[in-house]
Amino acid sequence: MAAVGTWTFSLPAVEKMRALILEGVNSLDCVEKAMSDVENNPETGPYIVGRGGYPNRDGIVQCDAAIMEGHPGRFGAVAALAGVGTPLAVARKVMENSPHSMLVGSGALAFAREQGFSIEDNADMMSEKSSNAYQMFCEEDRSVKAHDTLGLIALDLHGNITVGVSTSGTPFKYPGRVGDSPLPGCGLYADIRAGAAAATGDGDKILCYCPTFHVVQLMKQGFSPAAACHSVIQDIQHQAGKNMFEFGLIAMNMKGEVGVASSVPFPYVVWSQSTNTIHQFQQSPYSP
Ligand code: SD4
Repeated sequence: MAAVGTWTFSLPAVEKMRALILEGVNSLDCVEKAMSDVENNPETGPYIVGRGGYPNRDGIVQCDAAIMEGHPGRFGAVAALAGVGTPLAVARKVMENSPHSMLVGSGALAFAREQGFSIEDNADMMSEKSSNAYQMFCEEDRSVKAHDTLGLIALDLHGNITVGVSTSGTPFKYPGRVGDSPLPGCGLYADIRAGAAAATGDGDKILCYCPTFHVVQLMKQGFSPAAACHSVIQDIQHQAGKNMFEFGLIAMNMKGEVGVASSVPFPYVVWSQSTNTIHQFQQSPYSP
């Protein structure tokens, strides 16, 4: 049993996953509950997640989120969804209560309403900080350089693994822009025969490389999570060369072993049942 999250702001989410996993809760519920708390908290919005996240260039907060279980066909996603404080929960409903795997924009919004989510005014999705930043963007064309995504992986007591990701995407993006996060194989991937992986960073670039699918395939071939992550970032760096972008990768195999790689200093948080401690680590940037 184990749990891992991207960036230091995942600490409360990893703590929550630990508590739920030890209660015997399945990994799907663990990831959804832990994610919802962070998504809905305006304080963590500046990390490019959920409520309080930076809006698009029209001033609207539009979120991408996805969830994937290790069992085949268990995937759901939403993209460019406005007005919902817990987009990952909507992604789960797409997986469980619709014949589809991904819904976007106004379609995702209508589905969320149909599923009983309360749709909020955009003003309620904004925080003072995100409103001020948007003001600066409008008046001085001053953008915010940030590419965080909350990625969480949980391996439960029953041997099931789930990965989830959630983000409000690039600050002041074009309306309708979709990043790597909700795309299977790009922002996240899981296969019960091998493990799961999640990505964070510049999604407009990340989605060109399908890195999480690649990591999971390498783990299936017997690579450790660390070796798989290393190999994938090496391959991407080789292709991108001097145009390398901000990119972080977390992975976990079915033994609960964790691997990480990144192109920037990348903090992450891990709980493992074997030591029963939660640790924050900092991954150094990959250098070719
Ligand atoms: C995305 N990887 O949408 C996510 C998060 C991000 O700037 O911050 N982008 O690209």
